[in-house]
Amino acid sequence: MLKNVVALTVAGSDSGGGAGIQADIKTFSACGVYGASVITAVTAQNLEGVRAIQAIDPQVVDAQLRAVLEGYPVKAIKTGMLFSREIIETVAAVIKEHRRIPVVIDPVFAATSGSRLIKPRAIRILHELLFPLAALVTPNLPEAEFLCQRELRSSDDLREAGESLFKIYKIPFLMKGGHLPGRAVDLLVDGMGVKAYGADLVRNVNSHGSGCTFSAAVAAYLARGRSLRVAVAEAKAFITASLSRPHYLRAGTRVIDHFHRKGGSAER
Ligand code: PXL
Repeated sequence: MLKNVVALTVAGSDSGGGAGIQADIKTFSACGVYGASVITAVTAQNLEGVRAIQAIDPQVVDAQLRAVLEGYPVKAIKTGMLFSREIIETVAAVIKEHRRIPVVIDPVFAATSGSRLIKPRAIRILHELLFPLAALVTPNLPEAEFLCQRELRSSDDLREAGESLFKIYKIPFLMKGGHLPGRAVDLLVDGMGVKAYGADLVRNVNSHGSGCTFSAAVAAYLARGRSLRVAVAEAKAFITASLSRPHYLRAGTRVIDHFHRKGGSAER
């Protein structure tokens, strides 16, 4: 672990441990960086769904952010579930004071189970206040459809959507194609053009937390000084391996294993 390389996640807690803050911290550790966390909301959930959400007071979010940024050598930030307009405003204001730290934004709208993780009216604030501060935004297919307000049915659609989002916001977008039929091909659209990152789709694994894990891995590799293109390639390899060497939770349920590199779960 590179102890002086700290990555920070600003996200919600997932009591199930597979997504949110818990996924991010495990991913940071597995990718060799020291993980710090700012909690924006506490969710009560398991793989079936979200039962309750308690947002953290924005003043306490502000205090957590300042405590971490003033006390630790943070080299990259990742944001996940931000939940409310007030929390987004708080996070944007503090991050703005640290413009040299790259920020990966996972525009979390809903859990895989379908539950909303952001208030509908807060989404616009996320675009307006946080996107301009991003080194990368990582929408999945439903999030990309929402961002460009049209249905996306193919990899070509995803590329066009990425190009139009890049034109609007002038920041790199990683358009994740895991919800499209066929191989899981993600497209990085930045000022240098479009770069594809492909992997075979992994079946029979519950994908809960895969988006969180991917964006946290990108942040970890950026913290370690990789270029954006290399960080995305290494993060893609990490999430693919987390899915293809899963953790056996119980009969019939496999979940992603953030520690697949250390041997993972005993039963294989
Ligand atoms: O993957 C999106 C996500 C983000 N944050 C929290 C979550 C989830 C998905 O369940 O629980 C806290």
